[in-house]
Amino acid sequence: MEIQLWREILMPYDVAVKELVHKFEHLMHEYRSRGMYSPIEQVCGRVKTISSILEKAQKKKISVDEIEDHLLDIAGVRIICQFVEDIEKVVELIRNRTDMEVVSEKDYINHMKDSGYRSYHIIVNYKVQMLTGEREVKVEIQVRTLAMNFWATIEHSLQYKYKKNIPDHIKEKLSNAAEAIIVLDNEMSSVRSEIMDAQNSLQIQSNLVSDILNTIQNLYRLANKREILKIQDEFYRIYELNDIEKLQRFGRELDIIAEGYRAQLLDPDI
Ligand code: 0O2
Repeated sequence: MEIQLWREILMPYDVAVKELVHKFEHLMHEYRSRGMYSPIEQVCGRVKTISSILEKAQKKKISVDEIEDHLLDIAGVRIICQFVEDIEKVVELIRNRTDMEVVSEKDYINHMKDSGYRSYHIIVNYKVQMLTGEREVKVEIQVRTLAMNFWATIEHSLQYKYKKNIPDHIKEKLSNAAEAIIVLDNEMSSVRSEIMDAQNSLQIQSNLVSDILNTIQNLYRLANKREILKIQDEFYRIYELNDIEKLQRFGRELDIIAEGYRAQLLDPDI
């Protein structure tokens, strides 16, 4: 097949990856901006290279014409979670979406591969709008923890280095490492609620500070400079106390002050 034709074939897959990465990242930001814990920690995606597509097709004895129907991971999106428990949440999130349709699922979390690989795979049908009209493509979504991703990344590089014939002594080390990853993920799960609490308060504080700074910035258009400097000094004083409740109270009072200025602007007789 001509290279130019490949480019055309892969274009909708590229659009699908870009859109899905953006959508999942948006979900992550939405959780955080609402001061909630996000089960999604990182998102990335890629379209398989032509050489990798051809290599896989050859290995699976798929003819070039059948590639799009039988190679399900031409478009791949990877969602990384902090904890094993988050994986199920993300899978549920995907199952409930109306902009993609789940075609199949593979649970390598509870059914680890012989290599030691663990991850949850979902194949979805996803529609993209191209110049030529609507196209539906298959996308493989891999969901795994940070620790599982660490293992898979290292093992993938070794597979590449040894051309998929990893020597036995290295395989054994990888297998031991895979067991250690299970222990690590379980240990992390046992302190999950503490870690989530800590991260939530950090997020709440960060959202609060950002709201307060926005309000102070908007006040520059409404209040006189001396008044704003007083408010700013008070903000720094409270911020240094490291007391979230005091900061919340300050934020509420500031909102009332800002509201007063806005009302005055609308009705100068007040
Ligand atoms: P790359 O370079 O990551 O794209 P099948 O369902 O058996 O017909 P397939 O597609 O091999 O065929 O399914 P599977 O097992 O779900 O694997 C798809 C992808 O999962 C792989 O794509 C890898 O990304 C990842 N994967 C599966 N097994 C392993 C493993 O043992 N180690 C690592 N590191 N990753 C794995 P590719 O095309 O093999 O590779």
